[in-house]
Amino acid sequence: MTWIRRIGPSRPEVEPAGRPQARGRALKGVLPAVVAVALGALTVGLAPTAGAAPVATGSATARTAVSAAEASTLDDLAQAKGRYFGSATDNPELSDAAYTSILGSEFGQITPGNSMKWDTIEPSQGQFNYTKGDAVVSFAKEHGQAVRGHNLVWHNQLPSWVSSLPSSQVQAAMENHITNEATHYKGQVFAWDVVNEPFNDDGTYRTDAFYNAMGKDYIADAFRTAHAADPDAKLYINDYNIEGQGSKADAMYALVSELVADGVPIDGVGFQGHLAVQYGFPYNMQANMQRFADLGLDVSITELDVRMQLPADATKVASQNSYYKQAVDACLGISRCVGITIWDYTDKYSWVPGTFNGEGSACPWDENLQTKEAYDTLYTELGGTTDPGDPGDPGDPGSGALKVQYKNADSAVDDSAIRPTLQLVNTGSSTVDLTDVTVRYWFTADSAAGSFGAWCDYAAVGCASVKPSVQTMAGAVLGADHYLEVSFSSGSLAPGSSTGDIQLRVSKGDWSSFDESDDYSHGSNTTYQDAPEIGTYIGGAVVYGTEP
Ligand code: 9MR
Repeated sequence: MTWIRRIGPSRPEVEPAGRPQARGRALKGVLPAVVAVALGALTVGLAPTAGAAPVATGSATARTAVSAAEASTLDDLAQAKGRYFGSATDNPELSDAAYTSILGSEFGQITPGNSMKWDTIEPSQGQFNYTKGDAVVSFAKEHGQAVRGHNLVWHNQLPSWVSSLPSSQVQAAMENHITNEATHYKGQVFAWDVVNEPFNDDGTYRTDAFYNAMGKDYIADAFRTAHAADPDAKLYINDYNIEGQGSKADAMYALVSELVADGVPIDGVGFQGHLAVQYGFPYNMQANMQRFADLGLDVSITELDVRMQLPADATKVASQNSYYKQAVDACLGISRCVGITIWDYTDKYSWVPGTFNGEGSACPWDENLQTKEAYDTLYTELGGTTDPGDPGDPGDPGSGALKVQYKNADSAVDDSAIRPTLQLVNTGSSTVDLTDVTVRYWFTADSAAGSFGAWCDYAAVGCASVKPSVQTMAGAVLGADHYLEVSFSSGSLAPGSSTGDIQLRVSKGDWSSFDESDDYSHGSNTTYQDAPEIGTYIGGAVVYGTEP
């Protein structure tokens, strides 16, 4: 049986126009399937067959139905297949507006990466602090997302007072912690990782404070205690390196089989999925996960990422794409696989570089919050059909490999001219025809002006081939109601080469002043920097940058 409890308002059926990273791709060849997920109160769904969506029951407001044909986010696609697609997040990141815009729109589920762990929640015995965890729950409520509680019992991020307790007091401390936290979040998390990472890599039990005090019986006790506090939450055991068949997975299978046989209230097994291209894809992942599902449990991929030794190259990226694809396929191939969570969606906040020296690039979005090939792989594998020719699809890497760099030698932000200097750089391996390329620099006009003038003051490629114009946006958004559009009447750009300086200028017909300080594409850097706030399009499809 699979179900997911969402909290907060329903998400819109279709992404609002103009939202960063909103996707308007046409989905082809996907059978419409209706997904309805109840909000607020417990949602109990019917057991799905693969590809069939859970049906909401109960009196709570149902999420607006989303058909696969209308799906536009990874979560929409996953929901159309009866699963969720989620991301980890963490409190410091929640003040990054560009980050939260994607976090709140692309994912149907979030997991707090740190803020529900023991050292955060109960740093001193009996003193509970839910501030950080509550902030993540609030974000989820605002965005209609489900929350996986992570985690109640783990050897790591465990305050030293627990490990210092006399053995005779550990059980009571553990039960008190679980009871307090699971009660606090009752009705607000749909699942708990009750016990995290109980095994060493060879399949022996970790000898942490809990094991030392209670032997492996601490695990059953933890589940019973969590169930008593929140009988509706799905209770998981969660670990890494159990994705493929092997001794650690066998140890987990033996433990879980025993828990089920003993009637312990366990509902699922979480396969973290911290993969690395240099170690190969987990052996027989789907079959391995299936045997756990066959015990009558839900399974999920709870912390997926695919790291590599830096720098990335085409071979490593191809492996990464393949691993993401295989992981999605493994989940979709198991009717009891309820969803996939990536361990934060962007390299900007990935845990990998801080833990594995020289490794990174593990996430589907890069450090600039631009989607990578891995994103397209996930999108396609979940049933979406990418349409690189679809304009207005920010973040779609499209068919070209081009970026724009920007500098601003005009220190006056309040005079009658906007003077961006740009250069286009071909970052791909094939020549780009500049007559297919357009660039958009977004700004606000600030006061009524009947007309605009746009000029090329200098271009290394020759101003004769540079065609600037000012376009009015259909609707004003924060930081933009117009954009300077640059196209080219001739020219091409070889791999690795740049157009060199293109110095542009915009003024209003009435020569009134701009206030550039709040313009979406404006920057104050006087040397070239990559400029994801300036859009670059090939054939009308965004290949670089994010629209405002
Ligand atoms: O993402 C978490 C990172 O910020 C912490 O520093 C780290 C400390 O152990 O924990 C990370 O999350 C882990 C998760 O809780 C359990 N599975 C492994 C994850 C990556 O280390």
